[in-house]
Amino acid sequence: MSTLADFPIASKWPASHPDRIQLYSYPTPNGRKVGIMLEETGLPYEPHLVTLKDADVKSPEFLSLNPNNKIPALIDPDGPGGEPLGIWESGAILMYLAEKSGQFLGTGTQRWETITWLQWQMGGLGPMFGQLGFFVKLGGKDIEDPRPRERYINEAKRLLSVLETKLEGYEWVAGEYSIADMAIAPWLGALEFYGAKDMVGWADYPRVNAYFDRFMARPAVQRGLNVPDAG
Ligand SMILES: N[C@@H](CCC(=O)N[C@@H](CS)C(=O)NCC(=O)O)C(=O)O
Repeated sequence: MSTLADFPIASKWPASHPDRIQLYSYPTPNGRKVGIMLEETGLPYEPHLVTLKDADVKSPEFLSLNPNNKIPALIDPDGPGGEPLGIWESGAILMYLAEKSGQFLGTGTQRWETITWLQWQMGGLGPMFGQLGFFVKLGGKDIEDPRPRERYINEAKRLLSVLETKLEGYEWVAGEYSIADMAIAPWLGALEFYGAKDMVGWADYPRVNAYFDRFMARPAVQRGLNVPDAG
């Protein structure tokens, strides 16, 4: 039987409340998904700030939990069968917390609709918006060749159109408010940080605009956005 103390990450980021879910994260779109989910469910948790610097995400302690050197990652000391569970990849974490809490995943058809849109975010919206950010705001912004920038602007527009169409008659992407919304909406918020809203024609997607505002108006979302507190 293992305990939290058996996880090397707990020596670099010690737990004050070892009985609570331990979150290792930073408030980026991928990190925020999990902070928001923890706030929405009310599950007790302890956040640890892991920066994106190599000294944190590439430290042996962090890699021992997530060999992919990316936040978010989490340990539930009370995982399946009462054993501690280490888990990473934000989509997997959202599904785990949804199953554990019995919230925001649904059952039957609703469950699969939620998983479908969650995977759409994980495989499409997140990676494509991330590349867009790289080429318009971050390391790739000075590259003269316009093709990478155009490629990701066009792909972002395409994805926003898909979401705009889906939201016709829907308040939330899978019908009920779900982990799919908690995955998608933080990435919509990244467009502001990238200074890319005009580039992708944000105003041309009124249902997406209203959806994002609806999401941001939730008190748990507001609390979860800065988890862990990065100051
Ligand atoms: N597919 C992963 C992506 C996570 C991810 O890209 N995390 C970024 C911050 S948003 C990160 O930790 N980057 C640090 C690095 O790549 O060194 C997930 O959804 O959890």
